[in-house]
Amino acid sequence: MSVLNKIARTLVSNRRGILAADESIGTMSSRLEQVGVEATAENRRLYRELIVTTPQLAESISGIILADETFHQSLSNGRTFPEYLGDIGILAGIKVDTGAKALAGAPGEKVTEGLDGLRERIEEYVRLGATFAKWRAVINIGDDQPTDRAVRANAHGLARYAGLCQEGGLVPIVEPEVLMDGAHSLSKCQEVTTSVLERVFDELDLMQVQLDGIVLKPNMVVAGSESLKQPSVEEVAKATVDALRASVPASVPGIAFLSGGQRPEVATQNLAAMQNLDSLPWELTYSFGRALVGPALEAWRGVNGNEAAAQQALSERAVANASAR
Ligand code: 5MM
Repeated sequence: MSVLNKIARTLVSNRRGILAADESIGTMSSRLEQVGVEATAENRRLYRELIVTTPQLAESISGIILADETFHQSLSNGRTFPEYLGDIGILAGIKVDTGAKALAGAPGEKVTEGLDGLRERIEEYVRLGATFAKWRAVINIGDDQPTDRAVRANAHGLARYAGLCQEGGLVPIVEPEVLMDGAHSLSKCQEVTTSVLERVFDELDLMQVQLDGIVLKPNMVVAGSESLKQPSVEEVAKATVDALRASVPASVPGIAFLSGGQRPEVATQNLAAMQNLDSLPWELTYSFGRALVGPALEAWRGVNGNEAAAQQALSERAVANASAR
């Protein structure tokens, strides 16, 4: 077993999953402001300290994805975030993309950037304790979207990133997210998700990425959030697994879903329903952001004394997702 395969397997097995705490400074700041907390570097650090020090977190969380700012910050005990995660048996991951930017020639569509200098940044993150990385591409469903241009540009970026990660010793989490925004049907999401994943695996193959040393982080197949016809949990589970079977090679060790704006309980129910389908070649787990930490942030609101309630809220979601597996 290669080192990359071992890390990938650690991330997705033993009923554990990944916590995405890698909100960029802009996203994290607006989430703090929404709950009445001033958006300072110290408050972002305090909030992340609360998250990672949740008791027994390592029983249900295998890895935590951090943003660059957090990766260089320390807890109150003086340990850096990656050092502390290592101390408690959680792998430290790093978001290395620099965000989704407008794609030339494709109005309303985006391409994720961050390849410039990535080889050198990876070396630095490995030195600081990272074992895996993440890059997120976003795909819209809309009138005449996604275009082939947007899908190909994003798949190319994901594959170039994944190749650089593996060369530098990091397991790449490959995250092509088909957004929930819109009024599209479940079947439209299934069709787009399948074709995006097919394109991503074509590009990974072209770049000679070792598939047993990656984790795929896709969206679940759902209807658009504005669709009047919302599918059942069983329909979401089946459509998602059908899309994956059609596009994801069996050599990929694990698939860790993003939550994408689903209510936390719904994301957990969908994950549980997928485990009941016929035997699958990959582990199916979670790499949720909002569906894990949303209730904790609401419970905390930056108020002294709310820390235990916030950690309890995170713990409940983490245990529920581990149980769903
Ligand atoms: C936690 O949010 C991640 C980073 O967001 P920005 O760079 O846009 O600030 C995001 O990539 C996240 O890892 C995934 O979207 C999964 O999070 P959700 O909330 O969809 O489960």
